[in-house]
Amino acid sequence: MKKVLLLVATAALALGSAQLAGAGASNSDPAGDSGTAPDITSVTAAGDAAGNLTFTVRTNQPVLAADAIVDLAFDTDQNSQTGGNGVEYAFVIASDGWEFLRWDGSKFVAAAAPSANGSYTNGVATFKVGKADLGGVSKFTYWADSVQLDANGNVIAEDTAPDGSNAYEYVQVTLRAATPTAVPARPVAGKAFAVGTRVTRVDNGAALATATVACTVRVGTTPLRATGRLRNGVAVCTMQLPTTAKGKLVRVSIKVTGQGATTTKTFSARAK
Ligand SMILES: [Ca+2]
Ligand SMILES: [Ca+2]
Repeated sequence: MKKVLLLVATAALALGSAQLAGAGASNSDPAGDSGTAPDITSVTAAGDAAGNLTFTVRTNQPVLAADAIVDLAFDTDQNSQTGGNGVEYAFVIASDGWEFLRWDGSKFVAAAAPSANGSYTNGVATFKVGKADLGGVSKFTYWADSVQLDANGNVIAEDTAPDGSNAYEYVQVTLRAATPTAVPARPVAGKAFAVGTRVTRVDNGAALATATVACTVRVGTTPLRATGRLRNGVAVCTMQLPTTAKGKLVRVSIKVTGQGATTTKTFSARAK
């Protein structure tokens, strides 16, 4: 792995303009552009609300060749003037193992990162790391690189994704649910009832295009079946209230899950 340290410290990890790619994003890279290095064909990023991140880089090499590496470079402050060529953390997988590195101000050193784990199986490099071990940021820039070295550690072939000096941007999404609206405004026993909440991303205010909507409803202490769906950015729970609901408290919990984030909103009112 000494070769890798040297490589990461000296390789051209220069950063150009960032290409937006959020959580759960999958990006393809052209085939046939790697020479003898592993040919990267896709890079995906996924994360959950707890900040557990998983990146996968797919290549054409079922088994990573000797002296070949696949790595990810992270610009966690999105500043190309800080870190090693802009890079604060680098995650490297080689045929003999993996290493998670951080820039210590003058060079890359092994990072103490309990959450980090790398693997390479059937052409897929998987990099796992928790937010806390990646600078604690919710937004960062990253890119993938594959390299074939010769016996002396010189780079003889390379593939980067995205191509050129571009990069992907990862944003850990947080959701906000607005105050729920009910139709009708007060539940009526024996009638249909719906409660909706508009869900948006905190970082950019955008509505969700897709999400899972789970509804938990109780009339008094009795659970009531309800249907959840997202329509035009509004998570809605619809139900048919029983005639026995009159005078009872109707409690609706709307749980929305999308883009690796979850938010829950509750509504309650006494039925007429
Ligand atoms: Ca490629
Ligand atoms: Ca930086």
